[in-house]
Amino acid sequence: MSRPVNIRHLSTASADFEAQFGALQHWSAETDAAIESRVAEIIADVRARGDAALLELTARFDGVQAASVAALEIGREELRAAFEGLPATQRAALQAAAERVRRYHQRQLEASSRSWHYRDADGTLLGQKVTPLDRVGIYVPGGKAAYPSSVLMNAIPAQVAGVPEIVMVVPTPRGEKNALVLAAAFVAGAHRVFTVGGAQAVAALAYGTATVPRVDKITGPGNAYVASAKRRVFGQVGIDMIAGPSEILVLADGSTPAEWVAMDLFSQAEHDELAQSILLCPSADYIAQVQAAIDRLLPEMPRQEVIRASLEGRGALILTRSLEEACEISNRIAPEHLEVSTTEPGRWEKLLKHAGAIFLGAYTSESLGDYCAGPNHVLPTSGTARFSSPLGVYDFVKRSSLIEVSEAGAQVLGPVAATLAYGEGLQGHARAAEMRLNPQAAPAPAA
Ligand code: HSO
Ligand code: ZN
Repeated sequence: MSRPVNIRHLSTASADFEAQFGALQHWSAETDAAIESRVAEIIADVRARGDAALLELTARFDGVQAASVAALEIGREELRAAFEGLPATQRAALQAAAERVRRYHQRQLEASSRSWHYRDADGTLLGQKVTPLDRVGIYVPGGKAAYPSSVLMNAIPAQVAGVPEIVMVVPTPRGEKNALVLAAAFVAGAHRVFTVGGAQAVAALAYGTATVPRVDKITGPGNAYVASAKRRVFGQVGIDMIAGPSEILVLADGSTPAEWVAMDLFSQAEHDELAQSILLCPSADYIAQVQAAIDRLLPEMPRQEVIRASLEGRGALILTRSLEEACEISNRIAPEHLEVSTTEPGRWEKLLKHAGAIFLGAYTSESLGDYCAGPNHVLPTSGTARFSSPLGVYDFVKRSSLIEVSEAGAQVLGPVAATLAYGEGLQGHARAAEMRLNPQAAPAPAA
């Protein structure tokens, strides 16, 4: 018999709740000075020496010797072969997931990424022009967190946004390529794939080398080196976000089988020892059932060591006075994934403001969203759902304002602009606006 899981039990009614809750929320992406300085050196090296540095660093960190960076590129035919070499069930699953993710993101394109304009009464046109980025880089981790589903989640919104060139990088430690990752790149339509990784791959994408093209934005998760490199190149290129460990918060009324909830808590705990799984529920009896289910199911899990460390380190089963109070606490946490496992999920959803993704009802396991429901699984973590959104089509486009002032419009706007410009002491601005007043007095343009 294995040990029961020593997950924290908290109650909002207890006097020390706030102190305990505060400790639970404490997670910071503390930056390690040694990593920071290594990453700074790597970026400077790739920036200065391009391909030669990328080749040396790939040999050193991934144990992959190649004659040139071009030899580290995987061609479309190899991606196709990886796809065709998969068992039929995996091929079908990849395609079904990609199809649903694409359909969802196409809606997003229609809703938020279209250009628009209108005309004032005096004929002035004002609007917003939306343009896809020219080239984006997608970082795909190798090794223990090589997720083909993340290839779909990063590449498909870029493709739907109309990005003409998607460059993927993926480290292949000791030259081991992950067939599902390559197949996902094929299905999602990545245009170029390089087997490089780490801070050196981020630097190559940000600054370009003779072989790796310079991109405009880098998205995708990575280890501490990749996160640090993304922070450093931000400004030179855009980045999506710096994701922390996965999180799930389940809000339950006790109507879902306790095993389902226990397994949903495991599903994020198994990502990482630092992942966070929390249950909020107004029934002490149900919390005891979930604890029993956790203890019963854990020994069956291949990743039980990771799950135990995560649940015991950062997990909690929290007894609340009511579901309303559970919603308030959930809003304070602003979790990445929020399951509303109750009989009337829509009622509670109205009270929930901050979460990366909200999963409604007992049948909506968070894991369906990770793979194939359709919405993106790249979500804000560590409370950043207070101010940020899932990765989406809108991350792969940018907006330009459009202004076309008519002659009549210039007569109205000119005095306003000139007055403010004189107030700021900027003559050039004021006179540029004033020159458009009374245009009949303007000199005829040179023939
Ligand atoms: N839950 C992860 C995504 C993922 N899950 C990939 C399975 N594969 C992001 O929070
Ligand atoms: Zn997951």
